[in-house]
Amino acid sequence: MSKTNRQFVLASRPSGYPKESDFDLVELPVSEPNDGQLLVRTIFLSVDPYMRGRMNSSRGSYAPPVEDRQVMTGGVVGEVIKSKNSSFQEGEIVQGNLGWQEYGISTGEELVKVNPDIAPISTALGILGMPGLTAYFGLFDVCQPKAEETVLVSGAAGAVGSIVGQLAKIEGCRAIGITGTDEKINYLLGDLAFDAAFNYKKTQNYRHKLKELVPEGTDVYFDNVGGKITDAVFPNLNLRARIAICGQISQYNLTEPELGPRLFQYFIVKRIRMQGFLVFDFINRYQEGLKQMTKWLHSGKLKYRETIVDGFENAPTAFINMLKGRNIGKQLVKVSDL
Ligand code: NAP
Ligand code: FER
Repeated sequence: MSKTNRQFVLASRPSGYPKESDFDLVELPVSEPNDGQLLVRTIFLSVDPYMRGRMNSSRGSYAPPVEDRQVMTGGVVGEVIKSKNSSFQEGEIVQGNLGWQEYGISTGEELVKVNPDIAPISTALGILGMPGLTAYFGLFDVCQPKAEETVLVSGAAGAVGSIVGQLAKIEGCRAIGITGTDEKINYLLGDLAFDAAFNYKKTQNYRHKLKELVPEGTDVYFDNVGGKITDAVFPNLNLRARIAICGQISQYNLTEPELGPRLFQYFIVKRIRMQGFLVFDFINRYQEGLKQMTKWLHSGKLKYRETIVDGFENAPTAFINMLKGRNIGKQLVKVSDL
């Protein structure tokens, strides 16, 4: 009897926050790989903020939107269970964009082999994967921090933000975080040794709080969230400050674009530089980034946390929870056992 594959397809384009009913669970037989292809059994599925953008209709994105009834796009780590491609052996662990499904077919072209002896395989979707590389290149290349400088990061307890602060500490900088729960604040100040942090959901005036926690001013601002938090950072920036626009998650689930205070006057006298970037800009240097991050992970200089939801059927819940801030570190879905 043929095995069953479950997939989540896009059922409707959300208005505001996605709902469970925007995803449909469909069942179909597992496909057979053709010559040159391989079949992968999903072990972990990653749910990421960029997926919210892919649920919208086209808007000049770097990648096309997910079509109606198409499998949701997403990175997975899984095991090769059948191979008709001589470059891959059954039993090998791979990472790739195989979507929200229990079994995926691939030509192998965009798959990366994962060595389970280096670190737990889930890290290929987190600290040793796309989010870790985003932190690494976004901080070191886009922001160019120097020792003793102050690095401020928003979305500080998430997959990217929690790595940014630690990399800043490795560089000899002061690391300040902004995040949304007291548990996350304790994680940043305790486990990750951030120098200061505040809970924006319990803070009335972000600008005053920044003045209090960062009296020396901000040299580097790594922005994961945008909106009111970012508005409040501008007046705190130092001469020749650098800003990386990594993400703007506070805007992804709005039904109307938000207008903010117009504070770009701070950029003039302070000669501030702000740059947006995509991790894919650095694809030719991923090996360099991974090698360095692996070294720091093994030496204990970098730590990571994961929030894992069990069961493929819970992928939409995990995704929605992440958008609402219920995760600490990388949000994953555990689909099957190693
Ligand atoms: P994450 O931080 O692990 O998870 C998202 C977090 O965003 C939530 O936990 C929540 O934490 C916070 N958040 C949600 N709504 C918010 C709001 N209205 N205001 C402030 N914070 C809010 O996700 P991630 O994967 O590490 O991604 C972080 C950011 O980086 C996202 O903006 C993402 O789009 C961006 N990104 C960019 C690239 C790139 O190539 N440019 C690559 C990867 C990720 P709180 O409890 O703190 O609210
Ligand atoms: C992300 C947010 C936005 C991301 C990519 C984008 C890879 C790109 C959006 C676009 O092309 O419109 O977290 O991660």
